[in-house]
Parts: sequence; structure tokens; C-alpha cells
Amino acid sequence: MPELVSHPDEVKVISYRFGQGAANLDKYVELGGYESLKKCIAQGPEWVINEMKASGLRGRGGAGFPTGLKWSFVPKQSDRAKYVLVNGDESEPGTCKDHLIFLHDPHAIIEGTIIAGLAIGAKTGFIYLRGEYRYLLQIMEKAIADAYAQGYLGKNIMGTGFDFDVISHTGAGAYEVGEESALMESLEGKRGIPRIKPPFPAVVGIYGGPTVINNAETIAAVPSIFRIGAAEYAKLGSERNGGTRLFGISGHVERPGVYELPMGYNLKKMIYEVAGGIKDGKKLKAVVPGGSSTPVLKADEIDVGMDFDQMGKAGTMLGSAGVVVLDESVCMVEFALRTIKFYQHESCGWCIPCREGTDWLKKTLTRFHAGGGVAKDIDNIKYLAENMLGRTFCPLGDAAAMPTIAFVKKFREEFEDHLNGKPCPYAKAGVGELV
Ligand code: L3W
Repeated sequence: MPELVSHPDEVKVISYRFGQGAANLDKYVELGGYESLKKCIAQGPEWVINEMKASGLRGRGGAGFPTGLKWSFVPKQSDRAKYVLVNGDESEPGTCKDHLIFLHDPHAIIEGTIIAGLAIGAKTGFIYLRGEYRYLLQIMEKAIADAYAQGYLGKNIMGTGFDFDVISHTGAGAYEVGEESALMESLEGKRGIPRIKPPFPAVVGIYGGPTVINNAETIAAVPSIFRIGAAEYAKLGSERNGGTRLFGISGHVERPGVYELPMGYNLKKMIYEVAGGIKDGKKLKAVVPGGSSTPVLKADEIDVGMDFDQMGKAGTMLGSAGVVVLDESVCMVEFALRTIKFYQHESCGWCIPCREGTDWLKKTLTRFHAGGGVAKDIDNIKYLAENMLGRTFCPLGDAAAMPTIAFVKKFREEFEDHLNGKPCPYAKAGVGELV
């Protein structure tokens, strides 16, 4: 079981049950579980959606779309069944937060799913776990079975007359199905490739029915919002960025781990105080702030608040809040290569700019890093990535292109060094196979 970390600056709203055995239903109830659901059923869907809007909660998967607004887009009347789909396909490199929720607090996900269903008028929710999280499926399935046995799921929940079913499902290990429309294809038993948007899932989703799709952390935040109150939750964060967030800090820091901090928390402070600073007293070189899709920040660019808006102003993204810290020993060309190798491998191949673009980038960067580069490669890498931007079916193409452009722009001198000191001047023992 991964070790839980903690720091005095943490505000434990989502993680307050972690480490307390709350995967057990009795313990969850003892710690206030299913009280929010009771409150929401009593107040009704309209109140729930208004409170969600007031909470300022924004999607924790990466895009930061306002959750209450998304729920309000679901048509009230529909001749097709409506659904809730929880995106637990946590696959973004550097992101390691949702698995802790599944492990320590699966009922928070179930309770959040039922509340979302109540709000939009759905009777069925799906909880989709990434293929590699099969070990969490048992925990989730036991939690679902216990919730049925105790009357928190199924017909006439807690004697209120409200019916709701939850079904769990796993993928087969594809990053692409974390994209919401590919997720629906996969859930429906088809190859995990994206659908064209619009229509958005809120209008045409699973089996053609209106569907709310939220990241697991977003859904797990829902019961907490109704526990502490939407206005209180909103106040915890920064302007237009309500609440707290599970930040996963990895790489060259003394105390890596997942910390729950208020939205807008300063990145520099997070690295130097919460995570204990750079490992072994080395110097910081760069930070990938929100998972591998987000443009890198240089060491002198990290004095910035971690919310969707401030990160946007800093020229990057909050993304999935997976902070990857790189010290002075890291070769940024190698890091760019490792990043693109991931996207090339995970591209579903459905659209040409992504399939061919990631492959071409990988081949060029492989040759370049190995010492076979020529001067024009540097601009070609950037040009190629720029021509993928906005031209792919889904954000995977952008996710590959955006960091690549930033690596070249911000660490151009390291690319130039590779031309002068073949092969990689930063090469060190233990780097591992690159090609
Ligand atoms: C109804 C409209 N709904 C937008 C909904 C839309 C979706 C949400 C956000 O990409 C990003 C990506 C990755 N009517 C709507 C509407 N919606 N307009 O709002 O939509 P969008 O298109 O802005 O983003 P997306 O397609 O959801 C997500 C980035 O996240 N990312 C990936 C992280 C990966 C993980 C993981 O492994 N767990 O989170 C990290 O940065 O690159 O930019 O629901 O339907 N008019």
C-alpha cells in the first residue's frame, strides 16, 4: 500500500478519511458518510446543481470545466436514459491521486456518483477504472456490494423512493480512453477511439443518452461539498477556483507524495516546503506542473499559484495536478524524448496528425539525442509540434505537442549542446535504454 504523506499546510477535505479504514462501509458511515446524499435527496436536483455551481468546483481531470455548469447542460427531459460516468482511467504520467481515493475512500466515489445521478435525473452510474488498476477493482466492487446490501444503492435508497444503480468496469490499459468520448466507446465494448464533439456527452453520451462524465477526484469532492457547505468549500480555494486539490508531487524532491492543498497554493512553496525541497541538495532545473501534457516551467518561473487561471497566465496548465520536479542532472532532450515516446505509444492512431506526428517526433528526437542531430532538427521539431496543435480529433495530439514546443523554446541551449557534444553531454550512468 502506498505510504500516505502529510504536511501542516494540508486542508483535508477529500482525503480526511484516508488511512482510517473507510473502505469499510460501517467506518465510512461512522465518519459522516452518506449524510450528504440524504441531504441532497431531501433538497432535490435543482438545489444540488445550484450548490455545485456555488462551490466553484472545476473538473479535476485536466480541463477544469465548471462541474455544476456541466451538470446543468444535461437536458431535463430526455426520451433516452441518462447516465453518470466516473473517469478513473488515471493514466497521465505524473498523476497518482485518483488511485488513493479508490484505495482509501471508495464510498466517496459511490456517494458522489449517486448525487450526480440525482442532480441530472439518471438511474445508472458507471465507474471506469484504468486497466492497470485491476487491483483496485476488488475494493470498488466490495464497496458497491456493501452499499447495495445496506440500502445505499438499488431500489428505494434509504427509504427515500430514489433508485440508483452503480456498475464498475475496467479498461485494458490505454491512455487514450481517459479522453471522455473514447472512454464511452470503450465502455460500450468498442475500440477506444474518440468521437467528434459536439455533441458533448452531456447531450449525447453513453448509448446515445445524456451523460455526465467527471474525473474520480471531482466526483469524490461532491459529498465533501455538501458536508461542509458549498460557500465554505468555495472559500477554501482562490478566485473562480473553489476548494482543494490532490497534488501529486514526484521526481527530485525529498518528500514525494500526494498532498491535499487549497487551489491557488504557490508552486514554489509546494516544492520547497511541502515536499521538502530538491533531493540531495541539488539545484532545480525545471518543473512539469500538471502532468506530462502541460508545458514545462523553468526554475525561475515557479513562483506562481496553482489554479487553472494563474497557471494559464503563466503559459502552462494546472492539468491533472501531477507536479514532476527535475533537478540539474536531467537532460531536457532526453526528457522530451521520454515524453514523446509515451504519446507515440499511446496514440490511438485514429487521426493522422497525431499518429504520424508523434511517430515523427519520436524518431527525430531519438536520433537527435543519440548524437545524430543536425542544426535544422531543432526548428523542425518545434515546427512539427506546432502543426499538430488543434488539428487532432482529441487532446492527445495537443498533449504531445504543447510540452514538446515548450522544451525546445525554454531549453534550446541544451538542444544546441547536443549538436556540439555528441552524444548527449548530460549522459550519465543508470539512465536506461532510450530507444
Ligand atoms: C457541454 C459544452 N459540455 C466543454 C465539457 C466536455 C468535457 C469538459 C472539458 O480534455 C484536458 C486535455 C488534456 N457543453 C461543453 C462541455 N464541455 N464544453 O467540459 O472539455 P475540454 O474539451 O476542455 O477538455 P477534455 O477533452 O476533457 C482534458 C488534459 O486534460 N490533461 C489530461 C489529463 C489526464 C488525466 C488522467 O490521466 N486522469 O486527468 C492534462 O493536462 O491534455 O487538455 O467533459 O464534455 N459546450
